Amino acid sequence: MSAPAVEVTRPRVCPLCEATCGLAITTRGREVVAIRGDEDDVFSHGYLCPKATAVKHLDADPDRLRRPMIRRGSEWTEVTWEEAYAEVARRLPPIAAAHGRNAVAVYLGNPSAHHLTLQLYPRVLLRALGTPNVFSASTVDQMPKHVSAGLMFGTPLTIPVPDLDRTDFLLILGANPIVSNGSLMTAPDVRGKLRAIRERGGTIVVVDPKRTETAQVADQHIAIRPGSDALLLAALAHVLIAENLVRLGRLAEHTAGVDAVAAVVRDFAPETVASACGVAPEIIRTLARALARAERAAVYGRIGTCTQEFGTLASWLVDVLNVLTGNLDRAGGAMFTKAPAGAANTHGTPGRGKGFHTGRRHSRVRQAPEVLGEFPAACLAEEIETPGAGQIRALIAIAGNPVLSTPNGERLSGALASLDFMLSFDIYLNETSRHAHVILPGLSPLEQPHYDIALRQLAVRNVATYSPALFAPPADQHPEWESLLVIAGIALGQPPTADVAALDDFVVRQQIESILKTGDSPLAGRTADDVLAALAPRRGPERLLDLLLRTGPYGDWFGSRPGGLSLATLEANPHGLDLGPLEPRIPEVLRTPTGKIELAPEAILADVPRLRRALERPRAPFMLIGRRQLRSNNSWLHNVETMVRGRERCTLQVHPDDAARLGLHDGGSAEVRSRVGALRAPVEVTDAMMPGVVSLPHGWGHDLPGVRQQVAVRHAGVNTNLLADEAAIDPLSGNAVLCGIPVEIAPAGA
Ligand SMILES: Nc1nc2c(c(=O)[nH]1)N[C@H]1C(S)=C(S)[C@@H](COP(=O)(O)OP(=O)(O)OC[C@H]3O[C@@H](n4cnc5c(=O)[nH]c(N)nc54)[C@H](O)[C@@H]3O)O[C@H]1N2
Ligand SMILES: Nc1nc2c(c(=O)[nH]1)N[C@H]1C(S)=C(S)[C@@H](COP(=O)(O)OP(=O)(O)OC[C@H]3O[C@@H](n4cnc5c(=O)[nH]c(N)nc54)[C@H](O)[C@@H]3O)O[C@H]1N2
Ligand code: SF4
Ligand SMILES: [Mo]
Repeated sequence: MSAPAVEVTRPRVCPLCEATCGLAITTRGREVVAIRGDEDDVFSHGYLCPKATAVKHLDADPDRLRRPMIRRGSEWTEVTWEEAYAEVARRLPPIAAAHGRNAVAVYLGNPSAHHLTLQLYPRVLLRALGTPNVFSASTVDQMPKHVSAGLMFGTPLTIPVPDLDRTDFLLILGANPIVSNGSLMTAPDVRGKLRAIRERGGTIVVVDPKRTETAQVADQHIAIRPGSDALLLAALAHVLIAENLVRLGRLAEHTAGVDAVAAVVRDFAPETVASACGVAPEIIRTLARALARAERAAVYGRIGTCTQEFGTLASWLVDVLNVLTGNLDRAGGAMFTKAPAGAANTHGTPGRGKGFHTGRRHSRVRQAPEVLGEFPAACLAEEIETPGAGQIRALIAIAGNPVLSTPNGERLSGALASLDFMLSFDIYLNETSRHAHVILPGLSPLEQPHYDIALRQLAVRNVATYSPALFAPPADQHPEWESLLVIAGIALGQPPTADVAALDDFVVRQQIESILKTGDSPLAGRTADDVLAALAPRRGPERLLDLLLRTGPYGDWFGSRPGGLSLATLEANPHGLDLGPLEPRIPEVLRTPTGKIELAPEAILADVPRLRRALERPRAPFMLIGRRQLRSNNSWLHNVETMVRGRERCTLQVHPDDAARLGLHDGGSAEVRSRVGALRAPVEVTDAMMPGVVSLPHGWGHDLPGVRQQVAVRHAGVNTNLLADEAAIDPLSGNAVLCGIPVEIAPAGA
């Protein structure tokens, strides 16, 4: 008889959102007993949100897939890994052989931003496939910010983050961090940080069509018509210039294009934009003056400013304001993180680079320009449906649920059903993966190592935290890096039984060689063999992470910087390593060809006439926006009972005046129609909404045939993306318009 397992508590970073809180997880044997906030975490100091406990249920969820599955018709069979790989090898290569590389597409979902393996290995598969048909959740999310930041600062992840701990004035547009816990702004306990701003005498202003939870803790809420942020921001810049409030400070010598910006915003006086924005001119002028007067201010925009018609213009203007007020790159303003691993703005020649380019290719059907090597997710269905050379016939979906998360989910669902072959890397049989022929499941989040390569590049402090796997994966399950390598091997013509270790050695060697080639290489004077030997015996994602840490800005550079960082250092500091507050980084952080901040990128200026035309457009009677919910995570936490119980949450929020006018009542049902679809949703009447604007959360709609999520299907809700129009995208970034969808509303059954 074995002794009863003892309880142990270990720290681990929460993988569920961008806040990266440290959890203290108590386990007994293979069971999670409790999850609390880790008081010793150097970044989150014990904070956690109600979502954290979902990790325990996710780990234990009987619906979570643990074995590969093959579908024949509507029958799913659990198979061995070898059988699943053989099935892929049988079905995938012939498609590329017969129809070319373009016939195989990839869709990458959001969890890949929170996942060490999925940060490092999908790109190996992409290279092996060589397909231009790459899509991701980025084009239903933050792509506009990548474009504006790339053009202004030189690399797409050089995104300024508000220095929450030191700012005195925070202007938030289109974000609700009290609920979302922050995005493109890695910051545990946003509520506490916002409270601290006000406690030290600072001011918070929230611009949002809804009086959100964040607006409720702010000094001022400005209700704005959906999609009009670029107009408001241009008017703010207009006032700064007209009233001689521009103070570039030390940025002056590093900034190009100030005059061009001044010329462009001249047309957008507060009086000109007021009616389109639904914001009085005096409010705009007062806000501009307060922003200019504040000692240390930051302007921050998120989902509401990105997933809209003028996403790139709005994202750009946010940072134009940060520059014009001299707040970019100074303490308490909007600053650049110096991340420990994988940041493009810490590699190569400091202060200068190749810059950022889009449109190297165009999508076949709509001619949408490539951005960051991707086409818009809103183009995926048409690329599958439209016959001709280059038509997509096979899809590999990696940690994504585009049927619920991208525009016109119904059309996409039909398109996926028509594919010759679909492979899903997923942990559930859900609305998207039900269309797959093969599903390769990932591990429990607790069975794999964790380090946030991307999110640490957007953190409000320089921090590094590594969490080793809490549990060993089941002996018969393959970690995702191995299955991704096997599929990459298959795409390269290797048998499904190829040697994973050899493939992985090849991947790390390529990475070493690319670092060897960079200017000012941290590996200068070494050979790839030396470096490989120094990384032994690590393998897989840990080995790549060690390489990135050691060649990063704090790294030990394999001995030439004694005392520098390596994975071993992080292993010795399981509650994280605090590398200090954000520090000014201009000009070193820049990678533009001119070595300057490009305040007026040509491509962006060329889009301004479209904004001007929006001033004259008739307005839709109702506009649909979205919202996030504390106990939710896009589409995939609804199978956790504790996250869905209680009152119905997938409701259409409507202002009382609109409800009265439309004949809707709280608890009743409404029929909502857009150009592309219709749905019925329960009505929630609330004066938090701006009149003329209604809100539905995304990620719901689980009652589709074939979904195997027992809890989620009982709390199905409706898929708001049945209403989102796949034709509506921000032209510069390809990002879908998910905020400000024109809709008609009527009582259901009327
Ligand atoms: N209308 C509207 N639509 C929106 C938004 C909105 O605000 N309004 N927001 C958009 C945003 S910001 C985002 S990020 C997208 C998200 O879009 P997606 O990334 O397409 O969707 P998710 O719901 O995040 O689905 C994640 C999938 O990954 C799976 N998964 C979870 N963990 C793992 C893992 O470890 N390995 C693997 N292989 N799979 C895993 C889940 O089961 C799920 O199927 O939705 C977007 N859609
Ligand atoms: N609990 C929870 N946390 C999450 C997620 C989740 O699903 N649940 N998802 C995660 C993901 S993937 C992301 S990307 C982040 C997003 O994080 P946030 O950007 O903070 O997302 P939201 O909470 O949706 O806030 C967007 C706000 O924009 C407003 N809005 C809509 N249209 C407009 C507009 O035209 N102009 C302006 N100014 N505002 C507008 C909406 O009313 C809403 O309050 O959250 C992450 N965190
Ligand atoms: S805020 Fe985000 S990272 Fe922190 S506990 Fe909640 S879900 Fe996890
Ligand atoms: Mo997102």
